[in-house]
Parts: sequence; structure tokens; C-alpha cells
Amino acid sequence: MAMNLTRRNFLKTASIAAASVPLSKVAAQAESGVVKTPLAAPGTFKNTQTAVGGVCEMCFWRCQLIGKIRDGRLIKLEGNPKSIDNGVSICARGNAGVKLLYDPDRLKYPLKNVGKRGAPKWQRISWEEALDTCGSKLKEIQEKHGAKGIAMFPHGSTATYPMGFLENVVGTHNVSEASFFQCRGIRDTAYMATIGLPPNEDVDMANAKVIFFIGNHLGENVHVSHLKRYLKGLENGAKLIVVDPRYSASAAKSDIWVQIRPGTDTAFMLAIMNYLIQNKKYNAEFIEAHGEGFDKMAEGIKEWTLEKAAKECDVPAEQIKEVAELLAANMPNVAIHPGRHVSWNGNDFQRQRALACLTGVLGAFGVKGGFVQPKGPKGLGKVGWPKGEKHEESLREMADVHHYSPPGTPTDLIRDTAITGKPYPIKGCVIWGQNPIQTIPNQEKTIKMLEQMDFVMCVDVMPTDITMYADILLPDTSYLERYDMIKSGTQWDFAEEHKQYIAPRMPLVAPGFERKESIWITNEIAKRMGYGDKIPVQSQEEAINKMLAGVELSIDKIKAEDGIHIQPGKDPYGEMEITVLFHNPELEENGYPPIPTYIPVERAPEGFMRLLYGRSPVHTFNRSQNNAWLMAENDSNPVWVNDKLAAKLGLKEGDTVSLINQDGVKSRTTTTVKVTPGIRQDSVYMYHGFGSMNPELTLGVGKGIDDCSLITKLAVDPETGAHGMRNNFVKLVKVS
Ligand SMILES: Nc1nc2c(c(=O)[nH]1)N[C@H]1C(S)=C(S)[C@@H](COP(=O)(O)OP(=O)(O)OC[C@H]3O[C@@H](n4cnc5c(=O)[nH]c(N)nc54)[C@H](O)[C@@H]3O)O[C@H]1N2
Ligand SMILES: Nc1nc2c(c(=O)[nH]1)N[C@H]1C(S)=C(S)[C@@H](COP(=O)(O)OP(=O)(O)OC[C@H]3O[C@@H](n4cnc5c(=O)[nH]c(N)nc54)[C@H](O)[C@@H]3O)O[C@H]1N2
Ligand code: SF4
Ligand SMILES: [Mo]
Repeated sequence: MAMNLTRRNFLKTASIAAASVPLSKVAAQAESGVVKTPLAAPGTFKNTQTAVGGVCEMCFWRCQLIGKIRDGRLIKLEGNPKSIDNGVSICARGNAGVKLLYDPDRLKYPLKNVGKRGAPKWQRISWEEALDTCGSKLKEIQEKHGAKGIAMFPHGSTATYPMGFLENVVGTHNVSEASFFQCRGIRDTAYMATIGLPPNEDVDMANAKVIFFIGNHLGENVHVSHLKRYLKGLENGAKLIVVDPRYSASAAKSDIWVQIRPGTDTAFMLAIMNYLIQNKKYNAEFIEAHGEGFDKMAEGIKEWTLEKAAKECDVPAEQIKEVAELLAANMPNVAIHPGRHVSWNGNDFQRQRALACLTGVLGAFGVKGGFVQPKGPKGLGKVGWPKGEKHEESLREMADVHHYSPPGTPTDLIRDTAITGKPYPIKGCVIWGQNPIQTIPNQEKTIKMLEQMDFVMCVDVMPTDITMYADILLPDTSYLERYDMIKSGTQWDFAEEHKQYIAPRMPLVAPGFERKESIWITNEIAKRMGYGDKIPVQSQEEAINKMLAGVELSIDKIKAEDGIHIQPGKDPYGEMEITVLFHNPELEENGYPPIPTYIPVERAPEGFMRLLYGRSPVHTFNRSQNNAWLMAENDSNPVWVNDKLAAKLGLKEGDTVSLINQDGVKSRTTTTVKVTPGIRQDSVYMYHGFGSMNPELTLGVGKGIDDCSLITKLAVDPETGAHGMRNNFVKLVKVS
């Protein structure tokens, strides 16, 4: 591997922006004893054993880990030196997994709510009683209202198996994943509608000549091997274009920072494409071989002159031209990043289509530095619930809307149906590894939905805002205590060597207290609902072994290989068998624009700013809000206010403020002001993932502001039914 990204380098780069929280402080503080992070060099621990086979799930990138164990306790996590993905690097959050494992506030036993939903009083009960209640309540609802009377909100690896049970065997469509409908679903279906494939973040930044980001604040958005690709690209001299209303960690490293007016990115990209087409600077050869409807798109976007876009996006026309010229000069080796969290304004499918089309205009598919599909291992076995009888129509089909919806049912169709009882009642709710109170816009609606349920069950590792609404609350094992999924892929930089890896998650320590694994919990409920005969597998260990058998491996074999099996891989480059639909007639048949189209967003009312949010580099959503090491580093989310605006509003750095949105909703808690030139005057910005209201979180309760509580006005993307979450506006009220 050409670049050995050391931990020190990684921390340094992740923290480079003035904008971001300096991660290097974690190390500095630890050395001074404040955080007590055991940061000794690998191998320097006395009397420890090394456990292999860990796979991180502090976020969903799933870096491969080893654990240092002393007296049966995990004392430190490190990247698995054998990994060809993250290598020895893990991020601050991965490092702090130890503190999730041993968090004293963690769920330990099955609990029954003898208080109210939202104001729970917990009573410890036996697993027997808990499972009997879940089984009988869900069965009762199924018998009375049909399978569709049950809704599920899943996320994470342990939710996959129960989701298969509810969808395939019980037979409900009413499943909504936050990772689709509030995250990347739009990206996947927009690319499907353009090139017939969903993108990963696998764009080949390591070997690109130009890297192009719309939003996408890498460095604050931290996924280790993804960052390694990005940093290697920069190290190799790639030019970086960052489009962001804010001076993000990426903007701080960019060659061109386009400080765009939020919500107007599609107009920006249409102008780039139009300029390239008008000036014959597009990849004619690629388009000839792989394009369809190019002329129609060219004709349709003619109106998007540099000047028109400049006005709409509030950026200089000269800068748009500069971006277009840089892309053209380096095509096809340009990495047009498809983004990840893309549910922004309710016009997002069009922006994602524009990104895919821009990649096509430049012919940047299948080439070095472009959009590639690195080939991971094939042949892993499948384990899951058998598909049952034909399902009834889904809510989406009944309403005949959102024809490009990601799998599952758009969140609002479920919430509206539950609240109104039309077209049918939804009375049972299973929440497994998702926190819909803090991750789905309009909390009031989510709470209304939950309140009208006959039964709500939650499976989680921590008390969070959603667990407050459970009738029965079950303690899951954490990712460090269980077997579950298999992470597989290719070497992180695609190009240098062709290797593939297979890394099943294995426990580093045994589960504590009465925590149980997902397959066991699901099977026990299934038996009580009368589906014992359909159970496909008895334990997570068995499931992994069955999957591995497909490639003639087993847990034992992989343990003997230090937790990761590595095998020869395939060249990721070469002509891709795709057609780029610049004009997609099927979209038109369904009533959507057939070419990428800019749909303007509402502007802030007088006196208000658009509320923007993003990632804290040391937290994952709300799920790390009680983590001692991470909270020691970052325990609030100051609101970024433009310096000129702050002067007008009479606000100073460090002032304490409440936020009030356009609907008069006031933040439950307060935060401080961060005065900076690095944000536009029409917007303010804060980290997502703070302001929990659960008093069971000793460290997390009431710290900072819950961005989700201020996102009350809903925008729904017509093609997908996913939420747009940046169409709310706030004002700041100084608290004396
Ligand atoms: N540390 C950490 N890393 C994470 C996660 C985490 O929780 N913590 N979560 C992971 C997950 S699941 C996801 S989906 C990703 C999310 O991370 P990204 O996919 O990078 O999310 P974005 O919403 O694109 O990025 C937020 C940036 O968009 C900018 N922005 C806001 N509005 C606009 C606009 O209208 N136009 C443009 N061009 N930019 C805008 C903001 O200023 C901010 O800098 O992060 C992943 N990585
Ligand atoms: N306002 C706002 N909303 C957002 C976003 C935003 O930036 N701002 N980001 C969006 C994005 S990109 C995403 S991907 C989604 C994420 O949405 P969610 O998945 O809802 O995010 P989390 O807050 O991590 O909530 C996950 C829940 O799973 C629990 N959990 C953690 N580990 C385990 C486990 O091993 N087993 C079980 N059973 N439970 C576990 C956590 O304690 C927590 O209660 O949020 C979306 N919503
Ligand atoms: S990026 Fe960090 S939190 Fe995410 S899986 Fe890797 S080490 Fe864990
Ligand atoms: Mo996400």
C-alpha cells in the first residue's frame, strides 16, 4: 500500500478545518489524563489478550477491529492490522466503543412501562413475561387488523432478521428505515433511474484528478476507508471542488469552495452541464456509446446559462465556469461523489439525477478516478425467513404515489395512516435500532402516531428518546458482544492490489446482564405468534456459519485467519455495462420531470435563517450522546452564525440562545453561539444528534439542542416519498 495512514495523520486530517472539532484534542486531552483514553501504541499493554473478529458499529461503515482484553474485560479497541479496508485506523467513535459496552446507563434487563408513553416508569420483568407480552400483543393486532396493522422502524444489523420476519412471514409492508427515507434512499433510486445501478460511496477518489462534492462534509462525516481514499486522492494532487453554504472540513481543504445558496445545487449542476455542452467540452465518445436522451436533456437545460444559475445560486458566474472548465480539463478521471445523506429539501431526486448525469457528461464511469463498482466477494450464503403468501397492496401502491420509493414504505404514509386510521388502522409498532423521535422530522406527528398504538415495543442498547415511548423495552447485545453480519469488500484504494475480504462480526467479550441477541429474541416472539415452524436459523453464530459455508469458510477458519479472510480480487476498472438515461421516458410516464430539473425551494421569511445541520466528527447521530469519552470531547452543538449577521443581531461568541422556528416551535434546551464568517447569512448550522430529553442518560440529557425538534414543516420528495429536512427556518433568542 502506497500510503500508510497512521493514526496521527488520520486524526490530524479529520480535524483540519477551523470548522470542525479538532479530533486531535482527544489525544491531547487523553495524554493529560482528562479523557483517560488508553492511547498507548498497539501491543504495549501488559497482561492482555487480543481478541480478533470485531466489526465496529459505532457507525455503519463497519471497520474491522481487534480488542485488548484484560481479566475478561475489554480495555481497548484497535483497527485489525490484517484489514485491507480501515487497516489499523479507527476513528474517535470506534475507539470509544468500549464506553458504550460498559455504559452504566445501558439497558440490562427486559423492562415493562408501568407509567405513560413518553413519561415511563420502568419495572424489571423476566424474558418470559416480556416475550409473552410481545408475542400476544402483536398476534392480537394481527388478528384484528391484519399484518398491515403492524409498523416497523428498523435500523442496523440486528434489525435485518426481525424485519424479514415481519415483512416475509407476518406480511406487513409498513416498514420504514431512517437510513432510506431520511438518508440515502433518494440517492440510490435516482441513480437506479439514471444508470440502472445504485451507487455506494465507492467513487475512486484515491485515483482521481478532480474530486467534486455537493454537501458531503468529509472529515466531519467520518468513515475510515472512505476518508483514506479521499486523503490519498488529495495527497496525489487531486483538485477538490466543494459546494457547501458552510466552510466545512472539506471546504477548508478545497481548491474551489462554492458557497452556494442552500437548496439550489441542481441549478448549479444544470449550468455546468449546459456550459460543457454549449462549448463542446463533454465526453462525446462515452455518450455515443452509453447515453440515451442526451439531445433532449441538452435542449431542456439550455435556459441554464452561467448568469441565470449565478443569480439563483448566489455565486459568481465566473466561479461556475471555473468549476466546469476544471472538470472538463480532467475528464474522465473525475470523482463526482454521489453523496450519502441526501434528503435535504424535497427536491432531492432531481439533484441526485443531475449528479449521475454530470458523471455521464464527463464519461466518468468505470475509469480510474471515476465512478467504479469494485467487485467484492461473491457466493456468501443467504439466511432469512421464507417469503409468505402474496402481500396485499402497500400504502404506496394504494395511493399510487412515490413511484421511485426506496424499499419499504415512506415514513409519512405510515404516520398519516396510523394517525387518521385511514385507509386502515395501524396499532402495533416495533422499533428496532432506530430513534424516530430524533431522526424523523415533525416529532409531534411521530408522538401522535405512537400514542394511538395499542402496543409499542423497542429493542435497543441504550435508553434514548424513542425508548421512552415503549410499552416493552428489550436489551439487545452490543456489536462487541455478538455474532451478526458479515462485512465484505475490496482493498480500500481499489487500484493498487486486487484483493477481497470477508469479515464476519464476532464477539470480543460475552454479553453482560440479561442482554440477548436479535435472532433469539425474534425467534421467541415468532414461536409465540404461531410461526415456530418457519424459523430458518437458531442463533447468530449458526447464521454466520451458514453464510460462510457458501464460500467454504466457517467461523473457526476465519478465527484462525485472525478475523478476516482475504482472497484475490478483480480489477475494478473497465467499461461498465450501463446506459445513462439523460432523459428517462419512464419518469415522464409517471408524471415526473424526465430530465434533471431544478425545483426552487422556499426562501427564509423575514428575520429567519434556514436551519442546516450535519455531523459532529466525534458522534454518530444521537446514538453516542451518553458516551463518556465522546461527550468529554464534544458535549454540545453550538449554532454557527455568520459574523456580519451576528453583529446585526447583537450576538457575540458564546452567547446562550434558544431557537424558535417558523411554526413557533421553541427548542426545549439552549445552546451557545459560534460566530464565524464560515456560514452564509441566510442560514445557521448545528451538529445533529444532541438535546436528548431522556433523564436516564446521565451524560446526554439536555446537552445542546435537538435539531429534529425544530424540523416541523415537512417537505416530501415526490419521486421517492423521502423527507426533505432543510426547509425549516429559525430565529435566535438570546437567553440572559
Ligand atoms: N462523525 C460521523 N460521521 C458520519 C455519521 C455520523 O453520525 N457521525 N453518519 C454517517 C451517515 S449515516 C451519513 S448519511 C453521512 C452524512 O454526511 P454527508 O452525506 O456528508 O451529509 P450532508 O448532508 O451531505 O452534509 C452536510 C453538509 O452539507 C452542507 N449543506 C447543507 N445544505 C446544503 C445545500 O443546500 N447544498 C450543499 N451543497 N450543501 C449543503 C452542510 O453545510 C454540511 O457541511 O455521514 C456518515 N458519517
Ligand atoms: N434531524 C436530523 N435527522 C436525521 C439526520 C440528521 O442529520 N438530522 N440524519 C439522518 C440519517 S443520515 C440517518 S442514517 C438516520 C439515522 O437514524 P437512526 O438510526 O434512528 O439513528 P440513531 O440516532 O443512531 O438511532 C439509532 C437507535 O439505535 C440504537 N442502537 C445502537 N446500537 C444498537 C444495537 O446494537 N442494537 C439495537 N437494537 N439498537 C441499537 C441507539 O441507541 C438509538 O436509539 O437519521 C436521519 N435523520
Ligand atoms: S468509521 Fe469509526 S465509528 Fe464508523 S465503523 Fe469505522 S471506526 Fe467505527
Ligand atoms: Mo445516513
